[in-house]
Amino acid sequence: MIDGLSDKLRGVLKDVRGQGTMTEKNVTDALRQVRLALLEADVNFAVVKDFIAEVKKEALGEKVLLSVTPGQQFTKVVNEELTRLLGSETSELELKGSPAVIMLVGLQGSGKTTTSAKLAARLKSKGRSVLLVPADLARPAAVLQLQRLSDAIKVDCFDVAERKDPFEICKEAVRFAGAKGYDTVILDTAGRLHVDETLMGELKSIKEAVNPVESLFVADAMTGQDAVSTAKGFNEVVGLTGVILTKLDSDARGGAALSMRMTTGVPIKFVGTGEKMEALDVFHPERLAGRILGMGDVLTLVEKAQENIDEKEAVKLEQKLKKDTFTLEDFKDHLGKIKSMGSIESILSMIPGFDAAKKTKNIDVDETQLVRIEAIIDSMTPQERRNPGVLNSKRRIRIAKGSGTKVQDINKLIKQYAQMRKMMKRFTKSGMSGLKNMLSM
Ligand SMILES: Nc1nc2c(ncn2[C@@H]2O[C@H](COP(=O)(O)OP(=O)(O)OP(=O)(O)O)[C@@H](O)[C@H]2O)c(=O)[nH]1
Ligand SMILES: [Mg+2]
Repeated sequence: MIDGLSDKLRGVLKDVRGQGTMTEKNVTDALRQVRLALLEADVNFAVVKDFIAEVKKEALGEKVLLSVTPGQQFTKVVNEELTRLLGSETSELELKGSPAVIMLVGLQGSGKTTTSAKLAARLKSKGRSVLLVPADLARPAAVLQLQRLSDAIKVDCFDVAERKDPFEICKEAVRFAGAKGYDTVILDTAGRLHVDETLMGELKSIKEAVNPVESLFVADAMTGQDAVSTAKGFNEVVGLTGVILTKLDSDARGGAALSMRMTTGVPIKFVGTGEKMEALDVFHPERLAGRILGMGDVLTLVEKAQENIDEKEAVKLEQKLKKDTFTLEDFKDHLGKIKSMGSIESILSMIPGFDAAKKTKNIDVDETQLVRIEAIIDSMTPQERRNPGVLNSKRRIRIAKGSGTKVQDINKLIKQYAQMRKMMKRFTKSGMSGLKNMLSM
């Protein structure tokens, strides 16, 4: 996502940093390019204007022009202003009330149903008891879709039975949740192709009846500026407390993400980055700014790792590494955990410099490789997994046959495993600085 914008801005900043001194003229030149890049990314015109004015004011001050490292200072200013544009601070979800009611609204196909379930899974993992409510009766399959998702994530879904009216359903569901001890209710409302009066009326009356603590607008980031104007429309009538931007994994240009906060005044709370239930991230303005400017997003990466690898397992892993008993079985297990963090590519792109390296070095991320690795390890005997040293060529041929791969694949895997062991050993020895080394490799 927002690759185009990121490429361009990084290019401009690199040029600026390459210049020893800075003058009013090269600041103006650089800003002209920044402005173009933002407009091309479909960022709202007024937002761009304000942004450029702020950066210019800062950049032409003494701190930048007279500093020893004007290029770095300029980058810092752009980063700070970009962060401000995105909302400065992380906006937490409000969960007051018993039950706390969260209402999701938005246009058709924006991702409301998927996001309702993702949010439910997330809150469940934080120990909350969630009731999902299908308040979309406009489309026959809508209720079924939410039921399926709630089955998959093992969250209860309100039984709408014979009820025909979304307003009644929501009221009834919140009452039911209160009586049954659920602490959170998520309402998945119906979407429309356009903002229309019937829908707005329906949403308004639901809101008044159940008094949600959060009314979140679900916006498809792909629709850029349109998403922003629709959000404004919803905000005026329904009143929003936040925005969830979906499909940031797609080739969205970034216009929605960068204009939403300033034009609507409503914070972005989460971003959707895929179709899977785990693909919902808390929105951190400073981290997205860092990613756009090629500074990477190591914090999100570390958090994802923490969510997927629990403390006990981490300790066990560390002991294994220390005692040098980290086997191929563990290796497979470990890869499985990494896989559950998202696609390999999405994980790697959080590492500073990866996106740039990918382009210049033509790195091709092969997601099927993990499947192959699993197949290979599955075809080994327990002894081989514990001690790959015994893998002579005869055994390698047998494993290749068994796993439908080539002997080269086996050789490669053994090499990778050895490398990983070495790398991890270094990490357990040196702690944080080891992690840095790993990430910079
Ligand atoms: N790639 C990607 N796809 C998403 C994301 N969020 C939702 N989708 C997909 O977008 C499509 C529409 O999602 P829904 O959740 O059904 O959207 P909705 O807003 O409930 O749609 P209606 O109920 O018809 O108004 C589905 O195919 C989802 O899998 C996301 O963050 N990334
Ligand atoms: Mg839906």
